[in-house]
Amino acid sequence: MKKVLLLLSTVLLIAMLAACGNGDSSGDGDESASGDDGVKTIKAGIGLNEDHPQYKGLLKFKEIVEKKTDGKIKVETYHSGQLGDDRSMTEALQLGSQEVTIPSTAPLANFVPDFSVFDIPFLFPNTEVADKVLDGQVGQDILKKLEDQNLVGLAYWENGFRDVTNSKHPIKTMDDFKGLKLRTMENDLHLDAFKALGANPTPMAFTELFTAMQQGTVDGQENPYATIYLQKFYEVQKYVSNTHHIYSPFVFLMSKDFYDGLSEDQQKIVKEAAVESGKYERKLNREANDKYLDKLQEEGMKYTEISPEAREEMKKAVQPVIDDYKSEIGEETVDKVYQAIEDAQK
Ligand code: TK8
Repeated sequence: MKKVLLLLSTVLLIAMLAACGNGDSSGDGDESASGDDGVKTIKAGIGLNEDHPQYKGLLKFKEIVEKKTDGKIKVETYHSGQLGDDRSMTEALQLGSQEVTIPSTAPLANFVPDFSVFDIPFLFPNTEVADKVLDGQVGQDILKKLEDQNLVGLAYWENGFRDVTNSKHPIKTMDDFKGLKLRTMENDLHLDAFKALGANPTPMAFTELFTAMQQGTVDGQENPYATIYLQKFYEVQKYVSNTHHIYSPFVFLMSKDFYDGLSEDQQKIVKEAAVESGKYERKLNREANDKYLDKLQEEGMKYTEISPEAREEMKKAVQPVIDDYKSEIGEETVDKVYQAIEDAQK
């Protein structure tokens, strides 16, 4: 009998030690969201790699939050899709297994359809207008809608103006899209817009994209120059054109359960840190995008300039798609965003 009790207590002790020691080596410490010492841990994951301004912005967020809370909130940072892709990490926030992620608005539209308004091709004329609309009432009102999905949108960051690359031929006019197997983000408006341009689009998570281009599953993709360069897409893509067809924001997302568990002071700190590090990230991203087109050509990519006439032809081709999606996105949201864009240019 004594032997059985000894065996049982040994097994129990081993199980308890295993549970305590189950930290993730890839992070910078304990994974528990709130340790016994009252320290709360934010597990923050993004899809882009450690060289991208998005990760530098996340490190800035970490620095501000850990300093302003005297270490009472720790931030663990993960890049390159270590924790998953935009959609799966957003779902992880809803389930409470992760606290922060910073997806593009396109996949976020699967959770709140209104975000698809930012995927309307050729919506924003420049970054100044984009900043005013996103940081203004209209953009903030759209963030509020995330709360029904157990998510809190703390700030808009910048992904940037998206440009098309491919491995087949230069893209100079709309005709050059014909039959091209293009990867799009997981967003129906993107898919239908590229179909209207004549392409053969495939929705795919960002984490699968490089391999898909390497294996020829897709011919091309579309992302800002900084992403194309820093993710080394030039190794598997030959042609780049300045289609500038969509300005893509990121949204700094936090799990609502985690946010609601913070003190008022801590909520103010994380909100202000997300906004401040977002402005820092936008600045880095703009500097990066300006210089990376040259570097893409230095790496051997062939650059093709899209003429104003060719861009106008593309705008005409996608207009019926925009009209079709207005009700799905929400007529009120679409009208308010267009009005805010007009007001921002007065
Ligand atoms: C990274 C993605 C990426 C986006 C895409 O997580 O999927 O092409 O532009 O930046 O959000």
